Amino acid sequence: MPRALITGITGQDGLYLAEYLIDKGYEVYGLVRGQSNPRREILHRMIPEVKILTGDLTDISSLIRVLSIAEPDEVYNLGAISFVGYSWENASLTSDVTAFGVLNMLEATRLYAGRDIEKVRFYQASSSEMFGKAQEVPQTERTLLWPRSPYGVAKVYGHYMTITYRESYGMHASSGILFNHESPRRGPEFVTRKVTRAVARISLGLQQELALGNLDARRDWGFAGDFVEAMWLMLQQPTPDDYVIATGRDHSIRDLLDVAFSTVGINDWSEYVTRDPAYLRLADVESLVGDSSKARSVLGWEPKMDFPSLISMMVNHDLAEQKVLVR
Ligand code: G4F
Repeated sequence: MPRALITGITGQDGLYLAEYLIDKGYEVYGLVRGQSNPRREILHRMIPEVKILTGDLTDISSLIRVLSIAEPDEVYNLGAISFVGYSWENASLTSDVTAFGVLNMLEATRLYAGRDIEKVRFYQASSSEMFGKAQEVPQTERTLLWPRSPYGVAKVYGHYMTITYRESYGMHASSGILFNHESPRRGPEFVTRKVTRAVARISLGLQQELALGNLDARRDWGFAGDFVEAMWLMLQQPTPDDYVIATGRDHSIRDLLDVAFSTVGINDWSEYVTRDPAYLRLADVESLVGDSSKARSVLGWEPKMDFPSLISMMVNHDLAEQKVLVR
């Protein structure tokens, strides 16, 4: 039975990846942070097969301990402070977790593997936010990185550190440059879920308006459930490498509003949507769209769910959830 260790297992991607690996027959260990973390109980209820271990990406001794218990064949480093907006307010903490946490995980894995460096395969969750002020369209593995937030800068550090461990120690370490990926498990602070949840509540008469920031931003949004498959595929390759994972199609926040509101039969959303400067970023990433040709040809990966289906699925999930909450 292959064994996997996932950091960030209580997040959207961690949950989908854990389910995916368990379906494949893996024994899955998950790193959960902190004392009395309420997410531990939620994870246990959702996926009882996961073996939960306590540790913190900022504490390398805890990572060494966790690795020696889990004895993984594959490590998926998904743990991060992942909300871009928050990263300006907590730049130092974001760097400790999202940047230096990667170094800690790489170093702990290297120490755990010892002389047999190839016995563990490592996946790093890199991000399209590293492209920031995008220098070409669409973005590929070769596009110059130009991050625009403390989060983006931290991800660049983790990305290059992963490449450095691969090139210095011969570690099987791969980096997935994932463009935005969403699902009903997305946190409500991210724009897709914020919109789908608000649309559900507006249609049920539970909310009157939805306040947003930059409506012109464009993103390449895919389904998180499709994207975790690419993570696994990367670690099954004979040689480690970096891959862009994206749908190749971008949409604006206005497009998102069109699809979400039309799912509940509202064609003109202008009377419900207001603008609030509190949601504007100090430096926003205006537009991102990825070219995943390499992943398609080498990994045989492709996204299955398109943007309208994804957003409608999220709205319908939120409608059902909100109905239960008000019952
Ligand atoms: O949904 P977002 O907060 O996602 P963002 O910043 O693109 O980052 C997400 O995707 C990255 C790539 O995979 C990840 F690395 C990262 O961890 C995260 O998962 O914002 C998307 C866009 C931005 O341009 C933002 O300015 O939506 C715009 N926006 C407009 N109004 C808003 C809002 N974003 C949020 N969160 N809330 C708003 O009210």
